[in-house]
Amino acid sequence: MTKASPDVISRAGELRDLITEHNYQYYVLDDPGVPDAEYDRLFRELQELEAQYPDIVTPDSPTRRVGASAETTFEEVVHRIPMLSLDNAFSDEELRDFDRRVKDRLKTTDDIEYVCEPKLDGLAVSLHYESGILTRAATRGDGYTGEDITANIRTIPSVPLKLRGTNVPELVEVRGEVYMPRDGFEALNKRLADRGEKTFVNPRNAAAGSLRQKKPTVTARRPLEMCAYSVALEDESLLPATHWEGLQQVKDWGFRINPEMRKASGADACLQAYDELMDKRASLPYEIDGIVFKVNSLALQRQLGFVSRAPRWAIAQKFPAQEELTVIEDVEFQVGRTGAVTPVARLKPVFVGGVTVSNATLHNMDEIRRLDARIGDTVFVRRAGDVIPQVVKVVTERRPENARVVELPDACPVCQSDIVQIEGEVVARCSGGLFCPAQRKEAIRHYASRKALDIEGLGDKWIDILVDRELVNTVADLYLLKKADLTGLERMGEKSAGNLIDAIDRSRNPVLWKFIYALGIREVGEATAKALASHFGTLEAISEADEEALQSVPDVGPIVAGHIRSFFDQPHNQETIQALKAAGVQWQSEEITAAEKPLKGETWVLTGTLSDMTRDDAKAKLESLGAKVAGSVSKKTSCVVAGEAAGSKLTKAESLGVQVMDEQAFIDFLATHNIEP
Ligand code: I6G
Repeated sequence: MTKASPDVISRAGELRDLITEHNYQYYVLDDPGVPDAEYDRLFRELQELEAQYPDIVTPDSPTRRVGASAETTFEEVVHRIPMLSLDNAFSDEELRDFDRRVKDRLKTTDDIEYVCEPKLDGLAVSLHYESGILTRAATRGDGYTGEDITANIRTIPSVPLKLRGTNVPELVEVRGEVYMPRDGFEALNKRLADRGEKTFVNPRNAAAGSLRQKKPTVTARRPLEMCAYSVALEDESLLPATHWEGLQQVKDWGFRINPEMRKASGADACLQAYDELMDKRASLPYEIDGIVFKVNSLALQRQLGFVSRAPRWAIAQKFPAQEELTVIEDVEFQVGRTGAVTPVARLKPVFVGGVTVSNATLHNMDEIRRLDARIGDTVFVRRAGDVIPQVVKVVTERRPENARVVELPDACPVCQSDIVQIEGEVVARCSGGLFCPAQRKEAIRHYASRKALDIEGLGDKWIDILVDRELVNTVADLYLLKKADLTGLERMGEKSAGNLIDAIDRSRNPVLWKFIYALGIREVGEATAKALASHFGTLEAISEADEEALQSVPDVGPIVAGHIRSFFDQPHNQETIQALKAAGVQWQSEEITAAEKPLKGETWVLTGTLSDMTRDDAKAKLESLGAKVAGSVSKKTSCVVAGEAAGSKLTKAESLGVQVMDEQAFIDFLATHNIEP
C-alpha cells in the first residue's frame, strides 16, 4: 500500500473539516453554505483519497457515517447517570401546582425562571463524547439500562461525530430526542405504501422503527434528525450556572437545539408559552406532544433534586393527543367533481388532535385492503396539524365476529350510474358525469371557488339547495337566476338574495385562464390553465387542439392532454360552454388581456435602491403590466429602472444603449397606466 504524502494527509484533513462544516450549516443551521454540486465534489474527492490511502481514514470522517461493515449491536448499556422520565401536567391547574411545589421547596415567593422547550415526539437518546469524538450512543431503555445504537446514530446528519469549537471537555454526555420531521415521514410512508409494505402509524413510530434497524445502511436512508435537550459533564464544575447557558454551549458544539425554546418567569408566563406553542403546533415541521418546563438555575435544580424516577425541577405539560382509538360504524362513498368515488369511514365520535372527529378518509379501495379495515373494527384515528383525519391502523385483535368487509358499490350512491374502475388506476369513478348531482355540485363549487370565478356567498349550503331544488343544473344556470327565485328559499332574505345575484353578475367577464381553471378539467390546475391560455389565446383554439398540439404547452403531458381532449369531446361540456355564452358570460381572450398588458414581451431590469417602493413592489407592478423582470442586463433588455447608487447594471445598460429610467420617470410611467407607486 502506498503511503500518503504529507500533502495528501493535509488535503484530507482540510476536506474533512470543510465537509463537516457544510454538513453543520446544512443539517443543523438549515442554511447551506455551498450548492449541492460543490458539496458532492468535495465529498467525492475525500472518498477517492481515502480509498487510495485507507490508513488516512479517521473515525470522525464524514465519509464514515455509515460504516462499511458496521452493524448496530443493541448491546446492553448501563447509563452512568440514569435517564429519568418527566412528570406530566394535564391541565393548567396541574402546572400551577407544580410551580407552587417548586416555590414551597425553595421557600420562596419570588417567580421562578423556567426554560420552556417543545417536547418533540421522538425517542430519547444519550450520546457520549470522549475528547470530542462520538464514542457511544444509547437508547433510554428503562432509564437505567439502554441499548447501544452507536452505528445507527452515526448515520443521522445532525448528530456531530466530532464536537466543534475549542472548549470541548474530556468527557461529556449530551441527551436529546431523535425524531422524524413530518415531510420525511409522509414521503417514507408513501414510499412504503407504493411498494405495498406496512406503513408507520406516526413519525415517532417511524423514528423508532428506523433506529431499531440492524443495518445502519437502512437507518441512513431514513430522514431522522436529532435535537439536544440536556448536557451532563463528568466534571460538574465545568457546567454553567443555568440550563439555558448549558444548551447554548451544546449548540456551539454543533448540535441542533430547539429554536422555539424560551425563558418564562412564573406560572402565568409558562401557561402563556404553552398557549403560544399550541397555536404554532400545526405549523411546525415536526410533531410535538407538549411543552417541558425546567427550572433554569442549575443550583436550584440541585436543591430540588429528584423524587422516585423524575426530577422535581421539570414537568411536561401535554398537548391533546393526535391519535385515539375508535370504531368504524359504517363506510360511505362520496362522489367528487371528477366522479372520483372516495370511501369515508363514519366513526364513533372521538376527541383527537383537539377536535371531535366523526369521519375519516379511507382514500380508495386499495388503501382499505392494505389496512384490512372492516366495518365494526376498532381503529387508530390520527389527526395531526390541519391534515384531514386518517385511519392509520386496525386493531385486528379487537375485531368483532360480525365485522363486515367493505365492498365498492356497483352503482353511484347519488345517481345510480355505473361505477367504473379503469385498469391500473386506484380511483373508482361514477360514470354519470354531470348527470350526477354530486358531480354537478362539486363542479359548481369549484367554478365559484375563490381561485376560480370567486362568486362570493355561493357556498356549500346554497349549492346544495340550488341543485336539490333543480334551480341550477349546470354552472350556466347560475346566470339565469333571478332574485325572486332565491327570496322564496329558507333563510334567504332580500338582501342576501340581492348580494348573491350581484356576485354572480360580477363573474361574467373572467380572464381566460381563470375561466379554463373554473371549468374543472381533470388535472388542469391554475398553472396549466395559465399555460394553456397564453399558448392558445382563445378557448376555441384549446377546444379544437388535438392531443399533440396540447402537448406542446409546457407541463402538459399525454395524460393531461387526454383529459383536456375528453373534456371538450363530451357534448354536455360543449353545451354548458355554449349556454354560458348565451347567458352573457364572456371570458376575455388573451388578445383582449394583452391590451391591458402593454409590456407583454418586454424584459425590464431593476437596479439600485428605490425610495418610494420596494424592489418586490416594483417587480409586481411591472409584471402586472406584462413585463418579465430579469436580474441582469443584456442587449435584449427593454428598459432599466435605476434607483439610488445603481452600479454595474446601469453602466452596462448605458454602454449597450438600453433605455434607462430613474425612479421619478418610472413613477410617472406607472401613473400613465393608472398604477400608483
Ligand atoms: O423526555 C424528555 C423530552 C424532552 C425529557 C426532557 C426534555 O426536555 C426538552 N428533559 C428531561 C430532563 C427529561 N426528559 C428527563
